[in-house]
Amino acid sequence: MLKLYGGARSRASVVKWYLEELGIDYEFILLDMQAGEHRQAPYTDINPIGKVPAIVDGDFTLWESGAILGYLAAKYGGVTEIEARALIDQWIDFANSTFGSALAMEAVRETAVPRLLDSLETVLGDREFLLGAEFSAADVALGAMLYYGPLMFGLSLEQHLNIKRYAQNLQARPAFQTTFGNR
Ligand SMILES: N[C@@H](CCC(=O)N[C@@H](CS)C(=O)NCC(=O)O)C(=O)O
Repeated sequence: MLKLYGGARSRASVVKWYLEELGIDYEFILLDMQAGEHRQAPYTDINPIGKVPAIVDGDFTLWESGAILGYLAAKYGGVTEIEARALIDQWIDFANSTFGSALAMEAVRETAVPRLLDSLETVLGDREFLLGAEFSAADVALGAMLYYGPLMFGLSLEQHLNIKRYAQNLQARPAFQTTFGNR
């Protein structure tokens, strides 16, 4: 069975959400991050960088939540075309790197985040999901950031109603509720 390693309130929830969406059986291995289990063997044999989440799927090991989402989409989510996979990766990178860094870096947050939100608002329009009518791993990556943003960085979506609606719809999904909702 696929193993997911994470802490109690960690980015492992992002991967959990997608595993639940895909209906994959998995075992969650809770590390005691307060005690530093993520920075010690045996976990560092899985992720030598000492961060969570990581997965072990058979004899394959992978870490970085974005890479894990892309892998799960290709292996279990029916995403077979290179172009389709690339578009998902593009939005995962946008969420985790471009948007995530803008949110986290106080020095640029006030200028960078509104610009990104303005662009995203236009891209989304009245689309249900990032890639159109179908939910994908890209929505998990961005949906997670749109959840963390208000919670951790005081992000407001009141000026961006397409994004607000999109985020609310994602957060109403049963798989989101059983993962992020139970943190
Ligand atoms: N870009 C990474 C971030 C991983 C990350 O920073 N995880 C945090 C928990 S949410 C962590 O392991 N922190 C422990 C530490 O830095 O010691 C991902 O998305 O997987």
